[in-house]
Amino acid sequence: MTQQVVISGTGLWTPKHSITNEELIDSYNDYADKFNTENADKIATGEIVAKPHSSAEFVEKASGIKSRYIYEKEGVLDINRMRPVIAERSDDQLSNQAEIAVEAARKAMKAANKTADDIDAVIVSCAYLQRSYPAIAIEVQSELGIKGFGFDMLVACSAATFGMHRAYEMIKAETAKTVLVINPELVSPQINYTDRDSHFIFGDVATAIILEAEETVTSHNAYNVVSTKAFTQFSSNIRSNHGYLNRANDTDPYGADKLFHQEGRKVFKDVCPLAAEHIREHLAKHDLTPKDLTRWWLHQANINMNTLISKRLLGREATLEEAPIVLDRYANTASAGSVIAFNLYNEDLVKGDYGILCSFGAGYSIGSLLVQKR
Ligand code: CO8
Repeated sequence: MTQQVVISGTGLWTPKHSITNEELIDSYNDYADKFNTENADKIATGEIVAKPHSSAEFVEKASGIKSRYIYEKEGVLDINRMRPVIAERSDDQLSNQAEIAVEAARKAMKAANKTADDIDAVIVSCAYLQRSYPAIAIEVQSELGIKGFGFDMLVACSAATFGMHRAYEMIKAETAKTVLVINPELVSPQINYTDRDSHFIFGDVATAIILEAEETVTSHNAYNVVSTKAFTQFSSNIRSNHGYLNRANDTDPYGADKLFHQEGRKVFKDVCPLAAEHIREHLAKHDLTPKDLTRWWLHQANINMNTLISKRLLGREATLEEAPIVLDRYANTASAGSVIAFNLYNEDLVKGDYGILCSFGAGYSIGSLLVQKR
């Protein structure tokens, strides 16, 4: 018997600190002034280029972002540091990513009416892992008292959807009945706050999702997963070269190319049509069209990308009710954006309504789940 797979609960952990565009840009502009003063001679000879100011108007217009949450604010706005201060923890303390993963997981378990005994597997899937081993998922499993097994996955922007795909397949294959998927997106340490093009893009968050076989569902707010669809196509237009080989490379492990960097315009141009076509094809498999969707929980990288994608598919802009936006206050949270949107905007759908979760970005990677309210 093939199991009907159900999303029966989600959890959202939001950091208590936030940074508005105005705060971030004031700090960046002070940093740029200091840089230009300190390098006046080299700038005068043309050896290096002066750093222009960033602007809150540009950021809001180009991205839709007004503010972002941050795990640790200290240090980020300090123009002599431009990165968060996060104290190293000892091996017997809960690691930072496990801590925020557990916060989101507990909320998802509560929403799905699950205890640790009900869960067979834990997948931690996100854009960065704070270490290679032991897996953060196994640490989370231990902290929550879950038996069974856990593993980590990295798929950048599509880590959350691809993680849910693995859970879906495990439940279908009956190797697990209930799976906890967690996306602890602690991305701020990888942001280059001295880079005008990207300093405003990202925020920290953690999301969690419970997927389970239909027979054990007790949650009143649940969605059948109708099907999943994944796509990848290699591109270096979004890239971080930070990794374990840096030590042997004898290069600066924190140089600009080791942090997040992108060709934003190219990403926009490449990814929007790919994502729109992906959604159209996914729906067509079920004889559905974009007009049949009640809600679109889209990736939250840039409001203009979401507008363009919905326009291509609907022939008009989706309303905020149809395709909710959370990036205005959360910014781009790597893979977690579509899950935040789902968490905040799914309770009003009625039985039989269709919706789609879809991520798109680094890799390139695109992942979708077509769901139907139970
Ligand atoms: N302030 C003022 N002006 C600026 C700024 C700024 N901060 N930055 C650029 N400008 C100027 C430029 O100098 C340029 O001026 P000119 O025309 O005179 O040369 C002008 O504004 C236009 O610049 P751009 O072409 O760069 O600006 P765009 O309109 O293309 O907008 C965006 C830039 C917002 C980056 C846009 O291209 C975009 O969002 N593209 C899509 C990007 C995207 O989706 N990226 C995915 C990110 S990856 C991901 O989601 C997860 C990765 C893993 C997580 C990593 C966590 C750290």
